[in-house]
Amino acid sequence: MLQRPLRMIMLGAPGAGKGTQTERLLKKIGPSLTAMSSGDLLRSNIAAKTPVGLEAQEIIKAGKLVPDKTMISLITAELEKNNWLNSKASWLLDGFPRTKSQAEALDSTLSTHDCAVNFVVDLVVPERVILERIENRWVHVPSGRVYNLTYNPPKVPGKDDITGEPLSKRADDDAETFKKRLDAFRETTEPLKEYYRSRDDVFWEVHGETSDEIYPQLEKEILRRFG
Ligand code: G5P
Ligand code: MG
Repeated sequence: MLQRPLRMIMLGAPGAGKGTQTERLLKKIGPSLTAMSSGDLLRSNIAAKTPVGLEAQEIIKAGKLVPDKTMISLITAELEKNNWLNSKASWLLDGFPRTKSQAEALDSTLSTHDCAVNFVVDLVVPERVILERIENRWVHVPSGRVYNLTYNPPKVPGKDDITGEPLSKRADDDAETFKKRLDAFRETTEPLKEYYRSRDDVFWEVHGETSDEIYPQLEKEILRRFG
């Protein structure tokens, strides 16, 4: 349903609703768009006890960032594996890049394949709103689907709507770790935003207190640019 390929990056604080917006866009746009969340990918690696998972487990639990080198090689391998490095593919990256050096590495990979990032969305949600959400979050690890006990509860308590499999809490969703994640975000976000903000034609910021308020604006902007 898009007229030209969308190669999109979703920026935003922990809990800002990156995963929530991604799910809605995938439903709207359909199978021509694929998405990857760096956090989901890391959690799958942790569950499978891969070398990356073993390296990342304690770092994530502590609310810190996984080293750039590890993230860049993990994501580059996924881009290749998922056939995203062709100029016809439409894709969305949630949670990567998270630092300026990750953004530079991504650009350098994409530029050799003629498929530069063409839309960067910054979801801006006030911190006081975000803090309220996190303790109520439950996730389905294999798919990355997220629930909130008040905002979008699962149809059957404790079970994923699609597969019926059990939901779990994220190891980094307690209040103390969450504050550390926000600190890491604050430290890295400005240089990253500056990096993209200089490209007027791709950077777009949206503000809101709820995902219901933000989603229609996001959908409209994507259809305006790519539909
Ligand atoms: P992640 O997994 O990328 P974060 O911290 O960036 O984690 P997170 O927590 O996944 O981001 P989100 O995706 O922005 O947040 O938000 P979400 O899950 O959609 O929504 C949060 C909750 O609010 C959900 O329960 C949802 O249902 C609810 N909700 C949504 N909208 C509303 C609303 O309008 N109202 C209400 N009431 N509720 C709502 O990264 C995790 C860790 O992995 C490592 C880091 O250690 C990171 O901390 N990592 C990386 N490290 C280095 N480099 C990278 N590139 C890395 N990527 C991941
Ligand atoms: Mg997420």
